[in-house]
Amino acid sequence: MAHALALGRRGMGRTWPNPAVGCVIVNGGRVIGRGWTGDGGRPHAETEALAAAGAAAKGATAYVTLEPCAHHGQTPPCADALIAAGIARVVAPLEDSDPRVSGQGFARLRAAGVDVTTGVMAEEAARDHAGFFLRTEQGRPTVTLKLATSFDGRIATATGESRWITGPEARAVVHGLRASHDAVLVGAGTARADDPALTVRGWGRVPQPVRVVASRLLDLPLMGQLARTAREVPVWICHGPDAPAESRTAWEGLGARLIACPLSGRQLDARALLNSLGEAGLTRVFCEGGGTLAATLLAADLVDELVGFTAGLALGAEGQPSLGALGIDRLSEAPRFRLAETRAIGADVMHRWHRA
Ligand code: AOF
Ligand code: ZN
Repeated sequence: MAHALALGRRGMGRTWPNPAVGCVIVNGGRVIGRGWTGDGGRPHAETEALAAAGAAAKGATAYVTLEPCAHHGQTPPCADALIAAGIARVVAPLEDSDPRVSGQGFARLRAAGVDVTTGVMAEEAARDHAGFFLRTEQGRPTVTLKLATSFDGRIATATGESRWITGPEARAVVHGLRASHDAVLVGAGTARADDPALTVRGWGRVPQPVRVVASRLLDLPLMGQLARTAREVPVWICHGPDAPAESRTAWEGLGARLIACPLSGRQLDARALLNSLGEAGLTRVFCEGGGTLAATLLAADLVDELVGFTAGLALGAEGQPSLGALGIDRLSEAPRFRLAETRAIGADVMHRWHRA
């Protein structure tokens, strides 16, 4: 199952709106087939693994990181394919949360006499499929919030100089993180100040995550990197009801997809924004700031994972803080996260934290 989970992770960021599933088929103690969900969500992991196993699948055990599907899509259900191939035993951690499947895949297998074991490495699988589960159950993708800061939590000098606080090794890891998410999300301030490309670079030919900008008034530079490349790598802009019609027309003309969101106070409603992204199929969103958007997401309890890169550099009180105000008076009100990983990366340190 650990191997199947590792295979499944290869698809992360590439399979939305589907989950990134892994499958290993074992017969007589030997791995005879491996597979993972294809780009865009098809083919399913089991299809690939069964194709590799061929006739040797008869009497074999299939380790799948999610309940095999039971519905008819472009191809027949994976549960049926496993039965037809003569698989004797299926080991899977969890039920699929998709109502077309949930429980029915296991039921189909059992009814056909296949031995089904569930619960194996369920915690790890739940974490890997968290975005897919959250989207199918609550309608929104998971949010990973990334910050790269000085030792004292600053993201730029007073004059706005911010390149580069962390080193090239940390930046390479950030590009890998982008690739493992369905979309990269930034606020309008960051899009204006940094003119970011928000693409994955240095990882070979990988599918690019969607680039999402939250901009209430759609006041983004029409000559920037996002505008120039919107036809090559998708740009989605979440805007408010008061975004000028000319800006909407201009961005649509550039190839961007516009998503209208309601306001909450003076800002875009963060939960509605994420629900719209979920409706569009996204399961895993990687937020790279800026401080206003990040604070809004944290204050609304919409951040599922934190990734912090810390550089051995002090910028002092005149430096720009990484987060806007959270409106917190007491420690007990502060959103808390649980440490999941610490890693030295080049000259910097990376911490990953999960929602407590
Ligand atoms: C599997 N193996 O590798 C994946 C599964 O749109 P479709 O027909 O491809 O079905 C999508 C659903 O299939 C998705 O919502 C989820 O329930 C399941 N994903 N199932 O057996 C896989 N990716
Ligand atoms: Zn399937």
